[in-house]
Amino acid sequence: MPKFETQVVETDLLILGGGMAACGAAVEAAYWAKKSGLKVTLVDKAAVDRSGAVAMGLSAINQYVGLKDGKNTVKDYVDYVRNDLMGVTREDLVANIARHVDSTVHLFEKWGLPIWKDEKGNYVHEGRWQLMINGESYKVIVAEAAKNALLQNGTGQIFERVFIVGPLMDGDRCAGAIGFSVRENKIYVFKSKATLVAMGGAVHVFKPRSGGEGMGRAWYPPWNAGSSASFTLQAGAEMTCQEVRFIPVRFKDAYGPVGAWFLLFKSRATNAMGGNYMVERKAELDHWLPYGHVKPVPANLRNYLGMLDVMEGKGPLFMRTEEAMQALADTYKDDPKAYKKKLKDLESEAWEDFLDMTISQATLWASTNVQPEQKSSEIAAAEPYFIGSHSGASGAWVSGPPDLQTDETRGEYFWGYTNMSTVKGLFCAGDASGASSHKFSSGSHAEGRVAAKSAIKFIVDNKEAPKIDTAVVEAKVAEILRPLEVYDTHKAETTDCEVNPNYIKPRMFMFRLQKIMDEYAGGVTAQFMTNKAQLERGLELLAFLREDAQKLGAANLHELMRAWENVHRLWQAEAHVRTMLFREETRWPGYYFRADKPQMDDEKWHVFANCRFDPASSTWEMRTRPIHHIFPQPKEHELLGG
Ligand code: SFD
Ligand code: AMP
Repeated sequence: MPKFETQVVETDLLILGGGMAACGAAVEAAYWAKKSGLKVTLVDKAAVDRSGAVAMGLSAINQYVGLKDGKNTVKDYVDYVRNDLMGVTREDLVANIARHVDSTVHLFEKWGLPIWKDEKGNYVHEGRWQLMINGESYKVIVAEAAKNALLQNGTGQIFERVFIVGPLMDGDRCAGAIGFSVRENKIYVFKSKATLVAMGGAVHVFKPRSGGEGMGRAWYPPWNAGSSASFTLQAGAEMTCQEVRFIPVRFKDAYGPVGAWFLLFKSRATNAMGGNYMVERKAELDHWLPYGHVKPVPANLRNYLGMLDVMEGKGPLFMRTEEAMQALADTYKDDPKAYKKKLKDLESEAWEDFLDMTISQATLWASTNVQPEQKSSEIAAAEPYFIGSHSGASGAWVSGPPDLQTDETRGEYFWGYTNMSTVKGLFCAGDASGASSHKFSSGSHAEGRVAAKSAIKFIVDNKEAPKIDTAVVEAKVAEILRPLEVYDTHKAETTDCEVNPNYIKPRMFMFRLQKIMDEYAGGVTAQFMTNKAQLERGLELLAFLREDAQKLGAANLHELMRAWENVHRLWQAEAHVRTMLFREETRWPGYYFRADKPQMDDEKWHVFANCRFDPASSTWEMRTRPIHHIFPQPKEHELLGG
């Protein structure tokens, strides 16, 4: 076993992660920290320039409210999000992001992000809330601003390629984090007065559709491995919406997003017989009222209508790219030159959409001779992901902004510092905070800014540094390095280092987790269906897996990271299964279906399902929290209004 050095870093604000929320946090924290003479430290497991979900770039900014133009209001956005989540959302959190997101988008543009403009100089919208961008370098631009903010005003430091394993506590207050370098034999102990978790969501908890031939390929980034959820759970924070996974419909096998096709190109999706499930299965929406009748139809219900076709043997489903491109070009039919140019432009836009965001989809098109103007492409529901920033909702239960509370919400949604979890000094943003869906890249950045400002205020109000027990740190160091030791002790006892009765490699551990989740918790193989008995059996098997986590073996630093990533995934998996078990209804068909409780039960379950792991007793607590509105509710005719 090699020797590991331990480096202790003392800071005021600790930002964990280097993605969209963390970069927003860095920019804002640097500003407020300088005023108060505080230090800010950002830690990312990768290199901030290309880390997180936006690593490859994006082709749209999915949240822009456009308040200045007066077309939309904050309430409009809240209505949209609540409807899309079948009534389950924290209106105070969504409204807080919605009222700040435009300023974040204007910063992106100022920093150099090309946003499409029309001939009048207005932003080109993909849909009502989405803006088209030339986004290949989106993350590099956002990262540069974060780095400049932290490094040039003397408040900050950045650690890259340091993997955070878990929290350090001082009683009920978060006192920092512990992790290790994935490049050198070094443990890092970060001591902080406030900690902001922004380590993204969780991918590869469920078996992906891609098998050995394309292993690792997923829609969301495989390197977001549940570190946010495991961190907040281990710190004892209350979590919310852990049952609300996201299943996106994607171009099959390379997971190219569909938003631009449905919204910008106005494409249809049809089944193998040419039928449009959104039209043919419209009557099914009557079973999920009032949400079945809102516009746009909620994402899970759109999924569900397509899934019903597939389950009836009417697959594959196709995105009718050729038809959509032709229809758009046809509007120029009377002018042959303009028509030709439009076709060419549409062709470049189609390819750029993927080259900016999901390069593998463009590669798959090229390698299978697909010309989207000539041929439809197959689409399919992907495996489940945990991403509170998109159309999922899982994350920590955080305090809302003081000025958006009502008499009803104040006791329930507010406890002092905006975006602080139920653990003192522990803040969350982006995928890490729950019940505030549809923030996407821009809203996550805005929420990071909000959370960082609030965390700095917490530090100013709580100046004394928390204490960390050195014995606890020593025990944690031994625990973190155990997979290296287990492997080192037993590596000679086999002819194939992948197979050994004394240890389990991270890859095999992940396969086992994915198989359990796939079969028992409603993955692709189970057609997203589960029930009480399946979930209980799944929990039994997860408990055995947790026992075997003690036997994880890692041959090097890279595998050590893989080992801990999979332990983090296991935390996310357990929170998910427990909460699906707790919520005795089916609220999001198309995300999952509880076959034994096949209907929505608004009377009993129009509530948040929250859970908490108690670190002192190692037990889980489940509870509901009420859903309150901060805006007047739309009347029925408004729900139908589109
Ligand atoms: O069309 C540790 N997203 C889209 N958002 C948009 O606005 N427009 C789009 O076009 C979008 N589309 C899209 C999107 C994502 C992906 C992958 C594709 C397409 C292919 C969603 C956004 O990207 C997403 O909402 C935000 O990025 C979420 O922000 P945040 O900050 O919550 O997560 P992150 O950016 O992934 O960053 C996570 C960071 O944590 C680090 N990290 N660091 C230390 N220790 C550990 N243990 C860590 N674990 C993780 C990561 O390295 C990273 O820095 S479309 O399909 O919808
Ligand atoms: P996606 O590419 O599926 O992640 O979608 C990008 C954005 O477009 C998100 O805001 C989605 O909610 C929205 N979107 C995608 N498809 C549709 C659709 N058919 N109707 C309405 N909104 C959609």
